[in-house]
Amino acid sequence: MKSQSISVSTVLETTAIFALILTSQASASSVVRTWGYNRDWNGNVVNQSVVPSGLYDAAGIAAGAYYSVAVDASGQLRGWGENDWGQLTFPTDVGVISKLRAGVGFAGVVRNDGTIRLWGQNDFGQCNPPNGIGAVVDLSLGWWHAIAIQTDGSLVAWGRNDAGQTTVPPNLGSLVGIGAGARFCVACRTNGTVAAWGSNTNWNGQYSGQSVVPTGLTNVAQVAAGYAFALALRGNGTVTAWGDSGAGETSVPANLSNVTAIAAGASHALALRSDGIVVAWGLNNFNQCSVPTGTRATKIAAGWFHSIAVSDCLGDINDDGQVNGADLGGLLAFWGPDPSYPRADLNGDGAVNGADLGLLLSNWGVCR
Ligand SMILES: [Ca+2]
Ligand SMILES: [Ca+2]
Repeated sequence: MKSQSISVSTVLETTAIFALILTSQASASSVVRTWGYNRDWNGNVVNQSVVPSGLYDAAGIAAGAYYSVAVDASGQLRGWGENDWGQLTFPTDVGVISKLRAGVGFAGVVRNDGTIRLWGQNDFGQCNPPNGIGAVVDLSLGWWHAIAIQTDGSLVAWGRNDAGQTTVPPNLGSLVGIGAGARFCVACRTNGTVAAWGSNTNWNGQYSGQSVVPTGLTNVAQVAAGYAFALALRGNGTVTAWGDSGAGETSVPANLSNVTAIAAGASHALALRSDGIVVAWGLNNFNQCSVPTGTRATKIAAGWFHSIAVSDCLGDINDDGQVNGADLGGLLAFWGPDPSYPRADLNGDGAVNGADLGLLLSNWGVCR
């Protein structure tokens, strides 16, 4: 890189400009990033991996087969990608959203009062929770079926039952986590053990064992279900995978640790580490495992063949969604130890210096 000299007056000028930018921008500290497949089943471009402009600080994200949804900072739903089943035609009575979820062709929310609202593909009644369902604390949507945990920890399932995926096992116990896969379910109990039921076959109809939980699997806090494989996040921050291994989806990278969240696509897996790094493995035919450079995520979701993250935009000091000269000016304005504007300290080491400048330049322009 060519060396640059920056005069004091330039710095003062950029400081003044930057102060104006800081006060004039709406507060935003994160962007939504998507990567992977951008088409539908038939190969038509539907743009599930092209994030709508102005989507900052998403409170929730979810990914269906060929579409993506998010709750924006104001609590409103945003959607992009395929709308063939009306999965992006949002009902007007969504209410205050507590959790946002996406199935293959249908989507839904848990409202803050624990009620459920679902919309989109409903050919197996997957959008119709059974009468008498109580308030729920979590919801997971599969291909044609849905499951929810009620406030007492019990499970309710509805929708298609061609593989026993909505036949709740007896004595399931109190649950803390659930995942609805293509035609199976996985759940983790308050005691850290795991149950799975439904299909044990893969895309090709071959035995894949996704509903057979590995023996000795304990201390599990979260689960996720893909097409024919499952993930479990243990309390010690490690991940266990089982089921179909045809695309490497059960080959958890060695030494993966400090994981705080997991997500399962059709045949790829995402793990979010406590440092914001997203680790991906499995099917990568559409770059669904090619996490964009500079991603520092706080939330992850996986569609059939694409991936989503809410990410800090490293280097976007003024929170406008781009890393450019304004951010460079901002970084220089707060240059030195003990920054008065911590967002300029990109690597979080307590000082704004050459290391931060290097990070900013390496993320130049990549914010969206
Ligand atoms: Ca910026
Ligand atoms: Ca620093």
